[in-house]
This record gives sequence, structure tokens and C-alpha cells, in this order.
Amino acid sequence: SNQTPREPVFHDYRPEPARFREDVLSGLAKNQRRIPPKYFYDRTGSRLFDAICQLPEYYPTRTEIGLLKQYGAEMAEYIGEGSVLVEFGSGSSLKIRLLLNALQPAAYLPIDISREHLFNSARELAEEYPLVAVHAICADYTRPLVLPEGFAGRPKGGFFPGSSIGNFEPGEARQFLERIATLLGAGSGLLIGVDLKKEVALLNAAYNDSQDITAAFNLNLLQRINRELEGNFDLAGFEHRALYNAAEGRVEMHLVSRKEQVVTVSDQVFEFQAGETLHTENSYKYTIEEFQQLASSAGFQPQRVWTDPQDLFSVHYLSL
Ligand code: AVJ
Repeated sequence: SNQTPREPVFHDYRPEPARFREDVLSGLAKNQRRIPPKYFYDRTGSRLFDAICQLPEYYPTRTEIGLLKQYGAEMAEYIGEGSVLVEFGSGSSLKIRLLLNALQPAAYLPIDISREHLFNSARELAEEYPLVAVHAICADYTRPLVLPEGFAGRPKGGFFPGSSIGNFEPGEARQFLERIATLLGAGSGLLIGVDLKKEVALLNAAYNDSQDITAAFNLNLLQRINRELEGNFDLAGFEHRALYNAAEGRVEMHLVSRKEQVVTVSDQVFEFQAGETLHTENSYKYTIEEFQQLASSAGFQPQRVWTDPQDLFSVHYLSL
């Protein structure tokens, strides 16, 4: 193109660095050992997650992309031309492009904790969409935050794809939605992707793929601990387990100790029993009604929901 390339404006809120060592050591010391799923995403983990999104069994990504392609124009009408588009996490460059192809916002504000990734994708977007003012905000979007000067009084459209909301406990999800409501303000709306409850066999297949990519993604957490926190996990001593917990409405991922063993991390010693698990992720699934209830309790009004013919995945538009 012969248009002047637009540079994104970069707002660095200097988010607190993640406390990987503290979180791992305290999580390993718990009765039910657990590590937060945000630590999956080092370089290898991010590459494995991209591979998961392409797996035949992993339906969420392709189904949500299909919904954005099919209904993008309708979604754009709800958000409104000329509004300020705020994305929570700038992980998926394809999804935001599908939305930007249907909608011309006055500005696009991606919020992400990963400075380098945020900056690179913001530069690409600013170049591809020269009519959109890109303001990249390096911040932890799970913490309270205030948008840069100039965006306060204007109606905003939030975008939170990928069913990332499923990683929160329901109480945390509600609190997070309340924060988003405060950030966006009255007259605004939120477009959010939410994975649906479905036949257990489909859920189990999506998290136990036949190529063992999800297993590698799960086990990579131990590799990362070994490398970054002076750990000595024997990766062959643990196996991937994913199961649907119907009572809680979530897929759980664990790493199961194949034998009685002793592991050292940062000079701390942890004894695993045979069969004992390290809980690494919850991925909550919601019916449309359950999610609308949750959103309403956080102050949103459900306006519209789009689903695929098999009812695998939902995209909700909620207003304030
Ligand atoms: C990125 C949290 C939406 O829960 O499906 C994929 C992560 N874990 N396979 C999900 C994940 C195992 C994913 N989320």
C-alpha cells in the first residue's frame, strides 16, 4: 500500500512480573498440588498451544473462527462502527482481523502482559489497518486498570475470544466480568467467546488428542520448571490426564505421578505418591443460560448469542 504506515502508540503500565518460582513452590506444597495454567505459555508451550488449535479433535478454535467469519457483520453492528475496540489478551491475530474486516473502529486497544508479543502484533495491525488508531497497552488485564487519557467517555466494544474465561473459577469469572464492565463503562458492550457444555466424549477427545500434543503441552510445564527453577522432574515419571468433571462443569488437566518419587525444585523437596496428581488446569464449560446468568450477575445484559449448528461453541454479545 502507498499509505503512510501508522505507528501504534505504546502504553507500558509495567505489569508486575509473574511470580513463577513462588507460585510453583507454594502450589507444589499444597495438599492437592496445583500450578496456575498461565505458566503453560513459554515459547515451547505457546507453539504447542498453536498446534492444539489445529488438531482435528480440538473444536473450539475453528468453531469460533467459523462464527466470526459467518456472523462478523452482525457482531460488528452490535459493537458499532467508530467505537473503541478493546481486546483482552492479544493472542489471536486471526480473530481480531476477522472482526476488523467487518468493523471499522475509531481505535483498537489490545491489552496484553507479554510486551514483545503485544508490540509486534500491534505494529502489524497498525500497518494493515491504517485507518484504525492502535494503542497497545502492556498490562495484566486480570488486574484493575484504567484506559489511557482520551478513551474515558467514549462507548467501547470489548473483545475476549477463545473461551479464556473458562480458566477462571466461576466466582473469579464474575469478578473479572465486573472489572471489564467498569473499564468499558455505560453504553458499551462485550463480545466474548464461551465454550459450551456438550457430550462428554467430545470434551474428552478435545483434551486427549490422538497425537498427544495436549499431553506434550501439559508435560512441558515440568520441563519449564526444570529449566527455569532448577527442577529435576523426570518427565517419563508423569503422565497427562484430562477428564470432564461433570459435577463442576469443567475439564480438568492433571499430571499423574506414575510411581512413588522425590522431586527437587529450587532446593525444595517434594515427595509424590504413586497415582498422586498435580492439577494444572480447569477449563469451565457453560450452557448459554448459565453464562448469561453469570454475565447478568456481573452487570451485563445479554443481547445476542451466536452458535454453530452442533452447539459446540458460543459467542455472546453483552451490553452495559
Ligand atoms: C486457552 C484456556 C481456552 O481451556 O481449551 C487447550 C487451553 N488446554 N487444551 C482451553 C487448553 C488444553 C484452552 N484455553
